[in-house]
Amino acid sequence: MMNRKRVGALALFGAALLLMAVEPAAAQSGYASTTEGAIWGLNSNLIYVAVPITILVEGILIYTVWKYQKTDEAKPTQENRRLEITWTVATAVILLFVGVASYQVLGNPYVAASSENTLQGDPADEIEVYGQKYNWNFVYRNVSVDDASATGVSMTNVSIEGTTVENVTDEGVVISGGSVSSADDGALESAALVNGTVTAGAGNASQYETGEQVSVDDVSLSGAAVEGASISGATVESTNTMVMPVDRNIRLNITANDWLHAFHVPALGLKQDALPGQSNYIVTKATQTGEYQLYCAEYCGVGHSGMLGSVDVQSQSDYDSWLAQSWFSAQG
Ligand SMILES: [Cu+2]
Repeated sequence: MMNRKRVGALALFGAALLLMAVEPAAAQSGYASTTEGAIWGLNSNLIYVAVPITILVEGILIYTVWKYQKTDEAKPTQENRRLEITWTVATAVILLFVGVASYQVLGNPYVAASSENTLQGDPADEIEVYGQKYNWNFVYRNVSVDDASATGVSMTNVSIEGTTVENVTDEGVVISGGSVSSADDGALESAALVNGTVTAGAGNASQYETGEQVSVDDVSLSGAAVEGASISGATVESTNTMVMPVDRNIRLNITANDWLHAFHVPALGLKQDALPGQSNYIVTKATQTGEYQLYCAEYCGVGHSGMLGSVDVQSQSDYDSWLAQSWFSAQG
């Protein structure tokens, strides 16, 4: 009877462990990214198991030392097959738990990203990450933003089609409607320009009259505010601050321009080598907006300790606004 009870207890213990091992996602809430959640979920599961075992083993050790401290002569141990089988099976169950739990996390696409997109039905936006002495550069390709606005816009080689001049002021021309298109990377359409200075060819703002229909090529804008623009196929770049949207799968394509660096954002659970001529990947989904410290985690020279940056997780609308403002700011 004793034996059956013991086997039952062991089976229950084993089943509970395996249940924890195959359900690491349960411990994911409260972490800043899916990656961080998976890693710390595993850590917590292992701690839940390791702490009771540590207390049990240390307890037996201390009890034994205390109980037999005054024994003069050591007695030989006797064979106890049931005890030996119990600790062998218990150890096997624990190792199985560690193995299954670890494999779940190691096989998680948010922890071990490959060049293939393994996230079904939820494709990731890609951001290219370039490490170089002693900065981080980020490239966001194929950016599309609807209803974009930006201020302080300067652009050259712009075409304006069928646009109505709303007003002419000391500060410039207010025009709206029609479409404005850029010859640069990324197309700009259906923009309303407010309070900008529009210069067509050798002329200037004063050549326009209110109500006039404007269709001109080779226009320059400076200091313009833009509203309701559509940007498509644009490329945006940033240095040392990587901006990403919250609650979206993001794939980081990480490489280096000169030699070894490593991309490391501890608070988001992200770490990956940056090697010249090779792409290493991270796939993650940030779950909380905020600013997170970025480090270079591979000694790369005298400026290594200053090779810092940040990851700025923003709402989708803030991210779109940032992309639009960044793209417009880089023109002209
Ligand atoms: Cu570095």
